[in-house]
Formats: sequence, structure tokens, C-alpha cells
Amino acid sequence: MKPSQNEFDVVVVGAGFSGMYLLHKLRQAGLSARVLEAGTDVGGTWYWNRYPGARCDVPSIEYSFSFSPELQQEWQWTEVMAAQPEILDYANHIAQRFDLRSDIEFSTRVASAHFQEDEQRWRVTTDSGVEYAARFCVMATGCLSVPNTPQITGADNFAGDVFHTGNWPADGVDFSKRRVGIIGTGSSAIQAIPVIAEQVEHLTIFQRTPNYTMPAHNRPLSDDFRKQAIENYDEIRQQQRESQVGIVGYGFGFGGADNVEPTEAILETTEAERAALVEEEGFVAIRRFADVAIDPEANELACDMYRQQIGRVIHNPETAEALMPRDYPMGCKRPVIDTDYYETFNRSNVSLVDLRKGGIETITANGVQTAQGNYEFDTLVYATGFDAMTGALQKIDIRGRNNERLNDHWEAGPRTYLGLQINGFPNLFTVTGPGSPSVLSNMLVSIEQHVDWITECIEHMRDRQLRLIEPTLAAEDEWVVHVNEVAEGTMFTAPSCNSWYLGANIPGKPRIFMPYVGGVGEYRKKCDEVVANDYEGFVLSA
Ligand code: FAD
Ligand code: N01
Repeated sequence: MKPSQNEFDVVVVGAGFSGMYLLHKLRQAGLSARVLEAGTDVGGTWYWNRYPGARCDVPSIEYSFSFSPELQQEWQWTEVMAAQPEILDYANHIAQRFDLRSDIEFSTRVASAHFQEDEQRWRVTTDSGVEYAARFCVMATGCLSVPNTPQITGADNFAGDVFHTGNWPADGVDFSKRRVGIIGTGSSAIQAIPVIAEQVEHLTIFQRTPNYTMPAHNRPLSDDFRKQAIENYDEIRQQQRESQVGIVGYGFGFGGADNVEPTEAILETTEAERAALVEEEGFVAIRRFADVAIDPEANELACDMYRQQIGRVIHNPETAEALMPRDYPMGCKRPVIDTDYYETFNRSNVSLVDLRKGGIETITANGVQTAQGNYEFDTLVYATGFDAMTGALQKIDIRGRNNERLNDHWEAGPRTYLGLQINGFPNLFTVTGPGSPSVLSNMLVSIEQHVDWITECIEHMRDRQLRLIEPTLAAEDEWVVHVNEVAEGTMFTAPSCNSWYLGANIPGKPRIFMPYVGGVGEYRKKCDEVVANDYEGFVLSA
């Protein structure tokens, strides 16, 4: 390709929070960059997931950027955990404040990224055939950005409207007078169900696996609280960066075990004591016990307390039984918090289909046929999640040295060094890639750390006139082993656990625990050490 207006120092794919901050940082470093984004505007997750009830479950004070003191001081969150429209407003505000849109190509989906060995640069091609060339290519494509629509027989025959929570219409959906069927009871469904139930004539919920969810206790933020938080930001940020999951819990704390550090041992309690705790505090009583996260026997006692509370909240015993998770430990899947989820099942316009008693056989023109019978509705909502962590990367035809395909390199599951780079794919970076804390953390903390690391690495190379960076195969191998070792023995990898962290939600996907469970603070230290040791594990060449 001849030098053209489509040549940059860096091409970034994705304009969610990762791509937005990366563009800002690269510009600050004096590098030329172009961001390519499939959507029509910024925001990523918060642009696509506009389903009713969508919100974050990290305190908004903490689910925000720290890189600009001015931004941090001026932005006023209204609730402990912000709803999707407010987070999208925040993304729009950032785009405007830092004039980001002028370097973002919207409605532009990247189809391929090939490393040109002779030119030592990446050629990135969009699905409409436009080419971009850059020394560096950064995939800021998101961990939860490829919605999963299961292949169910007859799906095309459905005559009514079909929606997916992960690709919700920007204008919303008028649910009044509709009879709606929703498939799935993960985080998205648990947020959407209570809100949709209030709007529809009837809601039928198809549940394959009941979930564990805790009350969110969300509430508006007072002016005093906001002021105090903004004044304490330096300390909050420092604590976030050093913590396990990037969350201090600023603004949480609602009474009962919600305020208690988990220090007690459930194995030391009697049945009567546990029953009394459930009676007093409900679901959150479980939070006081530290052994639940590490000991399977303790975990099962907590699950039992959990089921007792479901029995107390749900009026219909058959519905209560259907909602009780039984076959996998608490803490194996992404934690979920909710507002009035269980209470919704007491409404007269809501019914639950427990697919454990007979699964979906076909989708018909006007509903779903299961082994238990037919259920009719006129609107179908898939709340069936994502091809997580690797989905967006593997949809792009990425090729490295010797024309090697990323999909071949990752045939047995994702392999990276630090979740940042891949052997054989020089100058390609992933933001919050597999092998980093990523989805196990407050993502904004992890995004900032990765973007800072990547930008500083590119500056380091520029200043020393180095052209290529790539991890050694040995460093990648060792990191993959380490990522697996630290996950072993946790609830995340329990044999009965079928989570998207393990790829278990996508038929045929290799079963590998993808994120790094070692913690945000430890991981940051490791990344800093690598740099201090002259990019240990990487080869940098002129
Ligand atoms: P994304 O926001 O996913 O952005 C990636 C962008 O890349 C997308 O806009 C996509 O269109 C674009 N893209 C992908 N492939 C291509 C391609 N081939 N060509 C062009 N563009 C492409 N995290 C938390 O820490 N706390 C929360 O409370 C929380 N809540 C969440 C709620 C929901 C409903 C979901 C789905 C996720 C949530 N997350 C949460 C995770 C969330 O994804 C991250 O917090 C964060 O927004 C990710 O930002 P990102 O820029 O890395 O990725
Ligand atoms: O997706 P999920 P999600 N037939 O994969 C079911 C983030 N997020 O969109 O468990 C029937 O969790 C599937 O059933 P099963 C967060 O990281 C955060 O809800 O596989 N059912 C499951 O019930 C989260 O973890 C927030 O048996 C089928 C559901 O669909 C991630 O995004 C809010 C099926 C999918 O649940 C994904 O959440 C929302 C089939 N063929 C999202 N296929 C916050 O609050 C799938 N299912 C921060």
C-alpha cells in the first residue's frame, strides 16, 4: 500500500471506554491515531446495551476515569450505581470534552488485520474494503461486545418482534399491550425482567439455570456524599489500583452484612443460627462469611441459606423451587445484583418456565415449544449473553508473522502474555485481553492501566527507535500456565461451573478460564516489574 491519508502510527479498533481513552493518550504522546468503530457513536457496551434496567453494578464514583482531575471533579453521578443512559451521557461528555470524534470513523467494522512482514506494519481492512496502515494495532474491541444468539430450531419462523439485550434499539421498545417471552436469566435478564414486567401485558421467562443474585440497594447520591467522594478521589483511586478487583466499595454499605467485612466462618455456625440470620437479613446475611469463597462445603451451606431466602420471598412454592440454584457453587459465575428480581415472580402477569423440567424444542411463529408444552407470546427477547473475551477478536481475520491466523494460535483457547500481547503477532495489543484481570475487575480501572501501559510502551519504542515488540513464546507459555494455576481450586473452575469465563456458554468453545484471577493490584505490580526489567519476556527490535 502506498503512503496515504489512511496511514497512522496506531490504528485502534473500538470506541468504547478503552478506545476513547487510548485515543486521548496517544494524542497526548504526539502519536497519530485513528479509531475504527462499528457503531454509530462512542460508548461501546453502553451504546449497545440499552435494554430496560441496564446499569452498572460498581459504584459510579469508581466506575469512572481517573486520568483527568478536571473530568473527575466536574462530572456529577446521580446514583450509587448509574443507569445506562447516564453512563452513555458520560461517554458522550468525554468524547466532546476531549474532541475525540474527529479521529474516530463510525459505522466502520474491521474485517481483517494482517501483519505485513516486509513493511513491519499492520494493514487493517474494513468490511467495505477500506484499508488502513499502522505500525501498531490495538484491539479495544471489548470483552462483552459480540451478542450470543443461540441456534434454536425454528427461530426464523417467529412472526413477532425479536430483540437482544446486547443490541437494543436506540429508540427503545414500547412494551405496552405486548406479551413477551424472554430467554435467559443472567445479569442482563435479571436487570431487565423487573422493568419489562411492569410494562407488559404478560412476561414469560425461560430459565435454563437459576442464578445467585444479591439485592443492589441502589439509591440516589446526596450532594454531601458526592462532595465528600470528589474530595477523597486521590485516596479512592489509589485504593482501587491496589485492590483485588478495582473496587473500594465507596457508597456501598446498607446495613446488616452489607457493612461487614467477610471474616466469619459459616462452617462454625449451627443450622439454627443460619436460619435466624436469613430471617433477620435475607440474602445479604451470606456476605459475612469468608470461607464461602474458598471451601466447597461452606459454599453449599451458603447456597442453602440462599435457597431458604428464596422460599421466604416467593409466594408460589413451585416457582420458588424453580428459582433455587442447586447444581453449582455460588461465586462460580459473574456476581449479579438486582432490584426487585425475585419480587417480580410474585406478579400475576409474570410466569416462569423452568427449562430443567424440559428444554426448548423449537421456536414457532407465535412462541416457544418446550418439552413441557407450548408458550405463546408476540415479542421475543434474547438475554442470552455474549461470546465473551475472545469473540470480538476471533471474528476479525487477524494474521501475524508467517500469515499465522490468531484463530489457529488460539485453537485450544486464548494464549497471551499478560493479556496484552501474543507471540507471533508483533505490535498488536489487546486492551483487557484474556489473561488479564479484565472482566473480574472494575473494568475502568483495568482499562486505564492497560491503556497507560500500552501508550508508554509505544513511546518507549519511539524514543529508542525500536520498531517491533512481541512476547517470547516462553513468556507466553509461562503466563498461560500461571493464569491457569491461580484459577485452580477457586469456585470459578469448579467442575460443576459452566460460566462464560470458561467459554462454557458457546457450543464448541474450548473450556479455559480466560481472565486472570490474581487481582488488579498484584497484576499491576507484575506489569510494572516487566517494564522495570527492560520489558522482560518481550523482544524489542530495531
Ligand atoms: P466495549 O465497551 O465493549 O467497546 C468495544 C467496542 O468495539 C464496541 O463499541 C464495538 O462495537 C467495537 N468493535 C468490536 N469489534 C469491532 C470491529 N471488528 N470493528 C469495529 N468495531 C468493533 N464492567 C464493569 O466493570 N462494571 C459494570 O458494572 C459493568 N456492567 C456491564 C453491563 C453490561 C450490560 C455489559 C454488557 C457489560 C458490563 N461491564 C461492566 C463490562 C463493560 O463491557 C466494560 O465495563 C467496559 O464498558 C468495556 O469497555 P471497552 O471499551 O473495553 O469495550
Ligand atoms: O449473559 P449471561 P448476560 N436456552 O451469559 C441463558 C455483564 N453484565 O448478558 O446459565 C436457554 O450471564 C443462560 O443460561 P445458562 C456481566 O459481566 C453486567 O446476562 O447458560 N437459555 C443464561 O441464563 C455479565 O456476566 C451487568 O444455562 C439460554 C443467559 O442466557 C455479562 O455481561 C448487567 C440459552 C445468559 O446469561 C453477561 O450477562 C448485564 C439457550 N439456548 C451484563 N443460551 C451488570 O449489572 C443462553 N441461555 C454489571
